[in-house]
Amino acid sequence: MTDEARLEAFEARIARGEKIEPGDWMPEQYRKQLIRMISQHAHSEIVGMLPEGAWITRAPTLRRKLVLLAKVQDEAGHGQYLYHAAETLGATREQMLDDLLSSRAKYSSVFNYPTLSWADIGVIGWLVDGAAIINQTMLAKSSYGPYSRAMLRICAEETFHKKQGQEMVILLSQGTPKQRAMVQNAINRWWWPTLMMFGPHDSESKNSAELMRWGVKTRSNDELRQVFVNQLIPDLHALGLSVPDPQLRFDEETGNWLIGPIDWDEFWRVVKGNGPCNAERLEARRQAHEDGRWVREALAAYAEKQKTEGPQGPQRPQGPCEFARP
Ligand code: FAQ
Repeated sequence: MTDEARLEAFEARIARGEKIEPGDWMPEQYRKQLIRMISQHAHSEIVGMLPEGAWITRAPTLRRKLVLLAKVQDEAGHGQYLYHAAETLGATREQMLDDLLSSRAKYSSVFNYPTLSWADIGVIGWLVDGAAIINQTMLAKSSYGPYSRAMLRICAEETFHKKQGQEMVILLSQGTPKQRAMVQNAINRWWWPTLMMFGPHDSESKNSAELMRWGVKTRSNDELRQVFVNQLIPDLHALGLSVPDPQLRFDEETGNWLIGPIDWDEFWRVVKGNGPCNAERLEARRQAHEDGRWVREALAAYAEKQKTEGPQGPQRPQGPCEFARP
């Protein structure tokens, strides 16, 4: 079969709604795009633990602490699922982590902003996880089997994250004047960074055409951003809360809430490493990686011992990824 015929058969499978699985033929560019996107997604989950993790020791009650601990721990799990999914495409964990720690790899811009009050935890849960769910519900239909199956599981967990955040914002919005002011202030700071999570406008999105052609993305950055805005604005208004956008207006004709211009200079500044917390976030990841060195060394020594002395104790099922098989 020529490469052209292979490509044709590959695209026909995608058009029929079939999933592409790890051992299947795929164009190199499809593999490259998926590794880029899935590894960036994994890094986002791991770096995304930091802004909220900073509040675990300051949670106001035991219940809130338990919920926040569970949420942050879930994000670590999401990072694991996604690194595994990228490994099915031939990426190695070492290379991906090296790319993150040496600033070669991107991760979501939104995690480079500080969490300044307890209300930020509620707002991240509702807005940031809410935005992530909209994007990931689309990716759950992606053409690559392991990514799509990881997304299904992640979306189920993110739904709990969103609900706990929404519940917290509702409670604070009905609390004392100080609590209302605190939650409004948090929304004011997180609104625009959350909208930026969806990526540049469609006209500036260099990867979208290819990703859509191959069924990785099925909806564009702007389309998903609009779904999010339409979902959030009525709910926030119902609580007497607002977003910091003087140009926001409802368009009767399309039924959309239309937003004012996004500050793309700020977006690219943050993506390029010059946001308020980029340096701090990477330093925390580097320190965590260094602190975990002894664990990696112990695991490598154990694996070596098993190789020479044979397996001891219960064996885990082999295979690179639990999402690798349908
Ligand atoms: N931040 O051509 P496009 C979460 C880059 S998970 C940084 O439009 P594409 C859960 C983009 O990489 C959040 N960089 O790119 C959680 C590209 O550069 P490259 C993460 C961004 O791929 C909650 C360039 O700009 N979710 O929140 C951003 O078609 C709470 C041009 O852009 C995912 O990663 C950005 N916001 O669309 C965890 C989902 N936007 O790589 C903890 C998977 C764009 O060519 C706590 N990813 N860039 O050098 C995607 O859906 C897509 O990759 C997009 C970007 C939509 C992010």
